[in-house]
Amino acid sequence: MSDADIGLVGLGVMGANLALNMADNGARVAVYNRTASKTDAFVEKAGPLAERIVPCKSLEELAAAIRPPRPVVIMVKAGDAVDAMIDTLEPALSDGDIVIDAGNSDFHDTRRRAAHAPDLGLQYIGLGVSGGEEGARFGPSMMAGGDKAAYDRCEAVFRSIAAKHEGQPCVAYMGPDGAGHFVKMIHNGIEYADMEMIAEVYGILRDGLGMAPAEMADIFAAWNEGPLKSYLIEITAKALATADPDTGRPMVDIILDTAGQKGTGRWSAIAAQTLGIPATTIEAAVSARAISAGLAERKRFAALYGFAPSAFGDALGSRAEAVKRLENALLAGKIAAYAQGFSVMAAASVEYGWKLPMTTIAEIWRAGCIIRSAFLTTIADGFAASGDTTPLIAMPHFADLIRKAEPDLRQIVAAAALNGVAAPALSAALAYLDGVRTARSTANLIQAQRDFFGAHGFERTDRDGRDYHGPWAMG
Ligand code: NBP
Repeated sequence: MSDADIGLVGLGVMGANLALNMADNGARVAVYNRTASKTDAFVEKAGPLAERIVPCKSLEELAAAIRPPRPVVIMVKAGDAVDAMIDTLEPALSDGDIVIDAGNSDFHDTRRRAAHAPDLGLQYIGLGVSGGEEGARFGPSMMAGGDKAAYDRCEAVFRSIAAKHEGQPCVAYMGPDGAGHFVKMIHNGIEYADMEMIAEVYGILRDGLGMAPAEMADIFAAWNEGPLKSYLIEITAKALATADPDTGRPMVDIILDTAGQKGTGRWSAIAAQTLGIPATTIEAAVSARAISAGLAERKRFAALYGFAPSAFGDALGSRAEAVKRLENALLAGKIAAYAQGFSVMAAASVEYGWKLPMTTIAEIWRAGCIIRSAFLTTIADGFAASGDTTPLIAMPHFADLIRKAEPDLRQIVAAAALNGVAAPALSAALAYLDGVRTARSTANLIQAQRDFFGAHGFERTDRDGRDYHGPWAMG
């Protein structure tokens, strides 16, 4: 019987939770998973929600179970599996049905698939879903790209399952084809930078100021009452306060110091480079994870150089002063990271003709996603007041915050550098802020070098025209 409102393919961690979320919000959901035993196990565990779940053992059965025009969410591993799933699903679907790829797809793939969908008679949505397992189950932040008409048809379901910030659903249409997946990718890139800068501050508290995790937990908990208030600061405080049940030692002390990554941070850095936009805090964060992953090498080089970070002494003043400086440094670093992320989105918006809604992006990141924070309200207010095309650091409110917080960022980066505590993302943030405010840069010398070895030409400060050469060309 065709009475399901929506279909969902892929009952892994995210798909299963998204299906339960939809059922919880009143939708009748037809579900299918490649490995059929997982479908049975899913329905068994669904409890009373099983009444609204229609388990299907084939894609034909799934299509037959959904009321046309059919929206079908694909939540499988990003990459080839999505193409394979579209290929096998398409014969079971009809003209006007909507395929929604809700995985972490590369936006280039989404652009390609969206362009091909009309040839198959399908409408296509690339849906960025943030918030992990918990978000998928109880309310993710969602960024949609693709057919606007298809989005409008699905919007009620999306709004019902989305996280709510002060009653407002955290889902919106970002623009055509890959716009949603691009914005989700940059969300993850900013998340990398945010996490790395928090980790660097932890490193300074540990190695520079000699603090124990419990003491740091109190500091992060206090910061969570101020301008840094965010999910990441909150969970950092909780993680630092947690003891290992087996040994009683602080949990963070026995976690191996090698960070994993699945690729969206790297994609963000590559996209930024491709668009010619500096995203140095994100690049630093991605590279820091790569350096962390080389544990054996790090140990070898630490021994080879006899290297260890040294204590800061009173370089940052009293303990209370040092903690205040760190809070300000983190705030200044955060502003740089978000400024970079939004600049990358602004450039992509022009490059791909998306018209990304910056105010809305900041608004829908305020609940359900990993970077949710009070700071995003400040960003949303800034875009609303200054316009979506205004760079963050050009906004009066952020200029004011930077002026106040940046001296402490400088002190922190300097102390870290002098004492050998690696702080690549905070350093990148400072260098970025310094760089973009330098009226006379050093690129005149770069141009001289380029002209010297490659006759690339340069512009002059005292004359019009583009193709001047230095006397070295004649020498
Ligand atoms: P899981 O690893 O939990 O599940 C993967 C799903 O993909 C399973 O249902 C699996 O079916 C299916 N699948 C694979 Br793998 N290859 C397939 C193929 N060739 N044809 C059909 N189905 C296939 O992944 P997940 O954590 O739920 O992630 C799903 C998507 O959501 C990914 O794109 C991920 O990046 C994204 N995402 C994850 C998170 C998170 O926190 N986990 C957050 C946001 C976005 P099987 O059961 O038969 O193997």
